[in-house]
Amino acid sequence: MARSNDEVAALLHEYADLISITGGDAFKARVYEKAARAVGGHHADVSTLDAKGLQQIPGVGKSIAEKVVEYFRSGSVAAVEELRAKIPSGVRRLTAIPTLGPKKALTLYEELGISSIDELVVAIHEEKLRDLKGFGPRTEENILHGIALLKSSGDRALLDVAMDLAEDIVSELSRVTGCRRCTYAGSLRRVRETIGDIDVLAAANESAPIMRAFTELPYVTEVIARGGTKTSVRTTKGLAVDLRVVPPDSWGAALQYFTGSKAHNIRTRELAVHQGLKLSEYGLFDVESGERIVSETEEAVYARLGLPWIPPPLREDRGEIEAGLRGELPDLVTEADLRGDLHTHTNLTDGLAPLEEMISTAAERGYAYYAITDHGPNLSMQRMTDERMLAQRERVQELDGTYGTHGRRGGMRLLHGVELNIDPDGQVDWPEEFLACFDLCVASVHSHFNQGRAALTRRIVRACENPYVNIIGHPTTRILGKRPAIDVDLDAVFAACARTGTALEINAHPERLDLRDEDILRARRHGVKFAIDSDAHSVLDLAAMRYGVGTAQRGWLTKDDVINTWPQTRLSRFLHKGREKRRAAA
Ligand code: DGT
Ligand code: CA
Ligand code: CA
Ligand code: ZN
Repeated sequence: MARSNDEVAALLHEYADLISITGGDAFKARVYEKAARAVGGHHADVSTLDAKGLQQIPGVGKSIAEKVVEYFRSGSVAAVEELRAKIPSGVRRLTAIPTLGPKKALTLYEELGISSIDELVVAIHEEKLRDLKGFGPRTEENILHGIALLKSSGDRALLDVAMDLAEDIVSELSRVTGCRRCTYAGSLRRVRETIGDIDVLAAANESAPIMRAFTELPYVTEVIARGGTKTSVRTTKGLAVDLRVVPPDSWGAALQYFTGSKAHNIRTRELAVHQGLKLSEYGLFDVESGERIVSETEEAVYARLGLPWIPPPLREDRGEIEAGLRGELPDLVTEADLRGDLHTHTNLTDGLAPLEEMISTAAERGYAYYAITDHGPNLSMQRMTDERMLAQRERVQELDGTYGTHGRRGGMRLLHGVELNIDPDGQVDWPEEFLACFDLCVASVHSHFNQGRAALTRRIVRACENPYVNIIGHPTTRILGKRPAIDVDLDAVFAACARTGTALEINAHPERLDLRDEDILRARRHGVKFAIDSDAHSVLDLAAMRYGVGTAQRGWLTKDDVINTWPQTRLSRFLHKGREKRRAAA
């Protein structure tokens, strides 16, 4: 995409922010916001267009087009400069904090003269915000949470953005003559939830042709460093990429080294030292003789250290070295193990695709079963009614088994489910008689995120105790870089899940990845079962499963821990949640 489009998009975006911050017309701000997105996604370079051409872009009117022309003619826009002059840039920086809107940012500036995140933190600790209108102890807490979130996400990219880019780079470089091997390493190979930079590794006797091809990729905007073994670039998406080219016989050692993590590598180097060896990106060497012992494959390097090959998602020094030495690494769940998807939407609620399209795409993925779980009526913007739900069920029953799935006998089985809304008290959309007729119920929190820890914990535990709730969807409701996880006693939730036979979702959407790896590790110790779900709202979303599987692997999960790897008979038993038993006992 043309750089000038990004520049103009950023400028319009800033203008919209400035309008909001200065208390301007909210409608006007939205218009500029919309135009910014349209320009950012426009297929042609906007610097080549005149005012008339610009107005062909949806959402770009006469006044916006004139500003764009002015920008390319003079390098700046008077209207933007005027508002910039009114507001220190620190106030804009404040609005980057998730949970802090422009209105509050302006109040902070006008009332307390706060114009940077650091000043804001000080003011919160001095309890200066409490006296402001619209602020309270809860707001302070939320702001601090937002700041922590902002700092932790920093400039890190979402997994799917990094993966798409990395796969394209690997396929381009693999085509260069002399390139023997090429793959991505680093945090991406370990499937961390966000990616700082992409690390690509190639094996070749001569590095120059690969380095050249790399810097000439169309989306490379800047070469940060160029050398014989390492070249670093920045791309249009703002993401940095490191490329290392190593001799083919160092491949295994280099891949091990650049996959990391740093913590894992420290442990493998220690193991080497204890055996009189030295481990580097070039190989495993005998310290005394200096002789290289192994380097060609990762397996050989690990074997010489007394370890089995360790799957990259485990390489975080979270016990994988000890488990490996004991020969007790988990047999991790893989994408091929998945037999179905248990949380998906259609255009009956907020999905984009009709039922039939979702089902046929799911069948192409080779699933044995597939659940449709549109939203219940309590999320009122979804306009669900009993009649609509029952009509969908009828259609689902007609289509059940009619989509053949390759590699499996018989057609794909359809489950008719629902995504219920867990209300502030822990109640869900329908009475039990109605819920009893679904094949499965996912239940999730969609609002009232700030109830406080005790209330939120009670709320989710109560949902688990509902005999018809099978899966808690996106359990912490976080959106990476945008919304923090709710403050809930996860151990109490995990215990409730294990006790009631309720699965926790590992939502595979790259913005969610919820539960996250560390929480999965903890939940597993409680004996909780999991469902890896796409929560697809379009046919493309169905493919996000790979990120859910990677996250599950980082949580050390095996096939047995994940209910949607099970044969349908075992899954059905689980979905029944021992209801009769509990009824009889009651
Ligand atoms: P990121 O980029 O922040 O998402 O995380 P990583 O793990 O990809 O980190 P990065 O890109 O700095 O380095 C990639 C791998 O290379 C890292 O996981 C381990 C290895 N590595 C890089 N620098 C060092 C170092 O100074 N010491 C050691 N032991 N390993 C390093
Ligand atoms: Ca990296
Ligand atoms: Ca790197
Ligand atoms: Zn959903």
